[in-house]
Amino acid sequence: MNNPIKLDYDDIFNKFTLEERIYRLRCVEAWSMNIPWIGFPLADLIKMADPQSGAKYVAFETLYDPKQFPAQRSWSSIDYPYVEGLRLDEAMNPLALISVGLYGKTLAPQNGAPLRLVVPWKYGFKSIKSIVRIRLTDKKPPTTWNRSAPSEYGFYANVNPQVDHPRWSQASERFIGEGSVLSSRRQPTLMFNGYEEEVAHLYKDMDLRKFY
Ligand SMILES: Nc1nc2c(c(=O)[nH]1)N[C@H]1C(S)=C(S)[C@@H](COP(=O)(O)O)O[C@H]1N2
Ligand SMILES: [Mo]
Repeated sequence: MNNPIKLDYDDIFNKFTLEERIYRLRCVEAWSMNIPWIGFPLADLIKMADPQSGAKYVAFETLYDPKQFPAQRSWSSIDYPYVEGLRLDEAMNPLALISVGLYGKTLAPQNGAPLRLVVPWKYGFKSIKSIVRIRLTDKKPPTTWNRSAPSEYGFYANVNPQVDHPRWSQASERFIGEGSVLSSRRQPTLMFNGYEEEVAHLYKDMDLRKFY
């Protein structure tokens, strides 16, 4: 990037125009919710950094502090820091949001303070929480769940009712509105989680079974 940026917590609220967006959230484990996020388009941040012509991907990295969070060292099946990535054109899509809050309040630590990615057409694990570093790169960055179980979790992780997880169907989902996941109703999964019109063009020449 031509203009590397370092942001303080206050900068996040001063340099970006915040908006509320209600998005569907679809977990890879076949439940879904609607969430009122507060945030700004990821594209605004990337434009500010002024990507060089070789930039093809965006790599995200989470807070890593095993002294404060011992589970990051030993109690988990995944490697920390949690990492995620998007293709640059996915990241520039107007739907890709950097969240700083939800339900009208700033993010609590467990929700991913200070910054959290929200990509509503992808499975929830792509929405990396507690981001401390964002890089532009020419190589496809590693992603945590893909590293942990590559045959189950792909780089793209687009919500797709026709491509099942190896261990369960993705054709329908449990919508958690009122009540718990147990009392929730099943509804059909929508292609790209209902955002097909906005994002399908990003994948038009790709075999979505291969690039899951
Ligand atoms: N930094 C970080 N981000 C993360 C994860 C994580 O372990 N660490 N888990 C992911 C997964 S698997 C899911 S389902 C969602 C959970 O978000 P929630 O805690 O707000 O429900 O966060 C995603 N982002
Ligand atoms: Mo998850």
